[in-house]
Amino acid sequence: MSVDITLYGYTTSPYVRKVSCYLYYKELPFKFVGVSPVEPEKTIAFSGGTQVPVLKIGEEWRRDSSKVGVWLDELFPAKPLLSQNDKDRQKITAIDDWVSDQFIPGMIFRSAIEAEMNDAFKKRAWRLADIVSSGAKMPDHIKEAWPEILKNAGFIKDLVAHLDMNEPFQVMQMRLIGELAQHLGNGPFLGGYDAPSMADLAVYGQMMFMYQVGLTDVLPLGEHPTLRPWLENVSTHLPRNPWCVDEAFITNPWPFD
Ligand SMILES: N[C@@H](CCC(=O)N[C@@H](CS)C(=O)NCC(=O)O)C(=O)O
Repeated sequence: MSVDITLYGYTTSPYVRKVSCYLYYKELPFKFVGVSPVEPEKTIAFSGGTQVPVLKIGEEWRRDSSKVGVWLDELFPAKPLLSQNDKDRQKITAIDDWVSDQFIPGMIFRSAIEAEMNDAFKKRAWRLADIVSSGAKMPDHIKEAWPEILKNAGFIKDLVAHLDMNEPFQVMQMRLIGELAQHLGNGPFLGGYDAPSMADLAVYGQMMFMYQVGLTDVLPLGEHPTLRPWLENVSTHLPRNPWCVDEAFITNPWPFD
């Protein structure tokens, strides 16, 4: 089946990265259309909302990264993101839900809320603004204000609202990494499967992006005895830059050479 596939979003969104990894993993050619978070209606008015990612295939579209994964498997069953078998499907879905509801908010969005408004935070925020703007140009005054915008974004507050903020941030991060290692078990992929699923790609998209575009100096999980080899394993199923950003943004060396 040859049909136009378009991913709408900004690649600084963890959920958009999930979907770009799904598409690359399944080797489905697609076009990326950058969405401006301040003027989403310019590109995704057809969806009737402001949330990304939105994936359009032919004339149909879906929102929500996990639902998009299910839809992709229905249309393009090769290299499944989920299993055909009910029990395995439930297990993969449960891990993917944990990634979307716990791991991503806890590891990524909570850092925007907790971080001090210092030079390091501002530098990271401005880098994120540059990446967003490379996909859908934002005015300079908006880019300049990105640190404050991130700190006050209602959708980020909503994404962390269900987390237990009484658990200190670092304790939460260590717990989430421990839970990820438990999901991996003896591997080679999450849940103990022989091939990557949507759950693996969902986490990979977070750790690798942050490092590759220079938001962190070292690869998160890069010292972990089982999670580092797992990241390397997942990387062999994807191109080195599945992030829908120009190569110029990839500033850190490939970590697995
Ligand atoms: N559950 C959704 C979450 C998507 C989401 O929260 N997207 C954020 C960007 S990270 C967004 O579009 N926020 C702006 C808005 O909702 O208007 C998914 O998995 O796709």
